[in-house]
Amino acid sequence: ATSISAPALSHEDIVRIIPELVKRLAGKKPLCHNMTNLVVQNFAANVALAVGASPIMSNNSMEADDLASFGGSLVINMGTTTPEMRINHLNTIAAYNSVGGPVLLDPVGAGATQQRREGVAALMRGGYFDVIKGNEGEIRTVSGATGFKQHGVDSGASTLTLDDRVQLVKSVAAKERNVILMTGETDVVSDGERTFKISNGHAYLGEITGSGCTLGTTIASFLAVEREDKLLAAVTGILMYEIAAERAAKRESVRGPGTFVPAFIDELYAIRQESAAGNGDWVKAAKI
Ligand code: ATP
Ligand code: TZP
Ligand code: MG
Ligand code: MG
Repeated sequence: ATSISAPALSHEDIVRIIPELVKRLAGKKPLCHNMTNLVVQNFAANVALAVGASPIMSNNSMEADDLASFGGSLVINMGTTTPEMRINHLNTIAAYNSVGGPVLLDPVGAGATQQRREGVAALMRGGYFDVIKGNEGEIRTVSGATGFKQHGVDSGASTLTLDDRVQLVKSVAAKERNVILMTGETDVVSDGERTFKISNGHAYLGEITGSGCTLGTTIASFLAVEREDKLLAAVTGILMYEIAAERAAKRESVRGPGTFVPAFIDELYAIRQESAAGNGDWVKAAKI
C-alpha cells in the first residue's frame, strides 16, 4: 500500500504517522521534477535533497514522458514563466497526468498581471493538479476572484479574515477535487472535507525569496511517496518545513535572513535523519 491510512488525521494520528512518512521519503528518495522559476532553482534543489528527495530541474517537455515514467512527482511554478514555457508546462502536466504521477501547482504572482491570470486559467483548463498552493492573492485568483490586485509575487497584508480564508480554501478544494493550500503566517489547507490551520513557521520565511516555492517542492516530494492521502502528504510537508524553520531561527548562529537559509537546510536534514532513525519527537511542536 502507498497510504498509511488514517483518514481522520487526529492529533494522535499526526504525531504517529507524520514521522513515519518522513522516514518513508528518506528510504525511497523519489524523483522530484521541478519546472520552477529562475530565482529558486538552486535553493529548491537543495531543499529537495535535504528532505530526502532526488531533484531534477528540467523545463524541457521533450523529456517529460521519460521523467514521468520514473514514478516521481512534478512541480509547476509560474514564477518566471513565458508563453513558450506555458506550452512546456502543459505538455509535461499531460505526461504526468497520463501515468497518474502527482502534480503540484504554485501559481506565483497569479493575481499580479493579465498574463499570469490568463496563465493560471490555461494551466487549470489544461490538466489536473493534485495540490495547488499559493499565498492569499494567488489562491484568490485560482478561485476566480477579481477586483483586487497583487503587486508582485508577494501577497502583502491579508485582507481576508481567517474564517474567510478557511471557507475559500475549502470551497476551492471541493470544486477542484484536490488539495488547496493558502500560505501565510497561518497556513490553511483542505481537501474539501478535512481542513487544517497550521501556525508553525517563522517570520524569516517571509524575508527570504523562495520560501513559498520550496515549500511546494517539499510537498511534491511527499506526494511522490503518499499518493492516496494527498492532504496527509501536504500536512507532512508543511509541518516538516515550518518546524525546521522554527528550529533554525532559534540557533545562536542565526542573525537574520542570510544566516537563516543554511541553518534551515541543516534543520530539514536533521529532521529527516531523526525520523529515519525512528525519533519522531520533532512533530510534537506542531501547532495544528
Ligand atoms: P509571499 O511572497 O506572499 O510571502 P510566498 O509564496 O513566499 O508568499 P508564504 O506565504 O510566505 O509564501 O509562505 C511560505 C512559507 O513561509 C509557509 O510555510 C508559511 O507558513 C511561512 N511563513 C510566511 N510568513 C510567515 C510568518 N510571518 N510566520 C510564520 N510562518 C510564515
Ligand atoms: N520573482 C519571480 S519568481 C520569484 C521572484 C522574486 C520567487 C518567489 O518566491 P516565493 O517563494 O513565492 O517567495
Ligand atoms: Mg515570499
Ligand atoms: Mg510564492
